[in-house]
Amino acid sequence: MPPIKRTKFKLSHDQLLEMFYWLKLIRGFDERLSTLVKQAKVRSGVYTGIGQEAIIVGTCFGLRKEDYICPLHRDLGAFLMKGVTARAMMAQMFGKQTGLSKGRDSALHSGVSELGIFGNTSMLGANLPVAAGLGLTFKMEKTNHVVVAYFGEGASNVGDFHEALNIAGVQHLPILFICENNQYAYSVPVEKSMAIDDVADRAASYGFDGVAINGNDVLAVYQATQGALARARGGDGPTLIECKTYRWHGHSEHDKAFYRTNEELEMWKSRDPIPTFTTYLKGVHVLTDDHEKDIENRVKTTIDDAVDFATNSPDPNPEDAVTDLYA
Ligand SMILES: Cc1ncc(C[n+]2csc(CCOP(=O)(O)OP(=O)(O)O)c2C)c(N)n1
Repeated sequence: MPPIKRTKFKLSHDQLLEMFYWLKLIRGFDERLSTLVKQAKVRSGVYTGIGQEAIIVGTCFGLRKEDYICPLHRDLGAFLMKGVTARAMMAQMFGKQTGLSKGRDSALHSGVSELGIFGNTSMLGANLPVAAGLGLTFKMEKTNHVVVAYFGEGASNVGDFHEALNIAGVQHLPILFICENNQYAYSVPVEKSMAIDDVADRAASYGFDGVAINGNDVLAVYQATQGALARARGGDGPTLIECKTYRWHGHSEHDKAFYRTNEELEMWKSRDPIPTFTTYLKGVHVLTDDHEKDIENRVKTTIDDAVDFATNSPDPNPEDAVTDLYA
């Protein structure tokens, strides 16, 4: 197999600022949800990805509309970056008629086919064979679209993961397997569920490349993604990118995460992807204090507006519970 092309990426100042905006929006959205859960405003389960935003921004930035993503429970930011409005996303979390599933589902299973978002299944890893099916479709239709499929390191221990990687390797499918290795699968630390250090090593068994990278460095994630995208679009098959990161909150907002130490959490907080990128952008004179304030205001306005919209949206009608269903 050809090695991953480490394409030199060139991002304009505007693109770098846009990446910064997304990091801030996704962080802000999750933080607001965390508060809203405590106020009993949210009907959906909430699994924040606070601390992991660089993975979503680095992988979704610049994807084409026709490309598909298969996001997980922690990846609300991917929905936003693929084109779901903050209003619709918030309404989804509130279980309102104006949400993606019109109030008939939690956030976890919604998809939007017009935007290239495939809804998740609850069973861990089960989204990956689906991603393989999408990739096979793209290949058979001779498009150069790609599938970006997300999973946790915990999910990489289930059979579906291995079956999906196997068929993707055999068929050279245009798929990016993005592992969000946040060190825990619920309460289980990675060293208690895997006898190797890197999920990335698993790709070799299926005949394609895997790389382990710093998942808190948005530019490192973007660079690895661009290389893998070029390879997938060029017909050279899948890549596994393992992004090492950490989730700051518990598995979900009801989990106090007593199974880990404060020292560990503080150490990872010192690697927060947002200040790291802020310092970089200021160092290269792309971001000024004024830009930063502007972006923070835009983020706050967008989220406030989304919360107002969701709050004022109608509840679903019980009689609509089975509309749009087919068998
Ligand atoms: C097959 C299966 N086993 C167990 C569960 C329960 N469960 C839901 S999320 C989760 C932890 C997932 O960990 P990981 O895959 O690392 O993703 P993360 O939540 O850390 O992002 C577990 C055990 C499930 N949904 N499906």
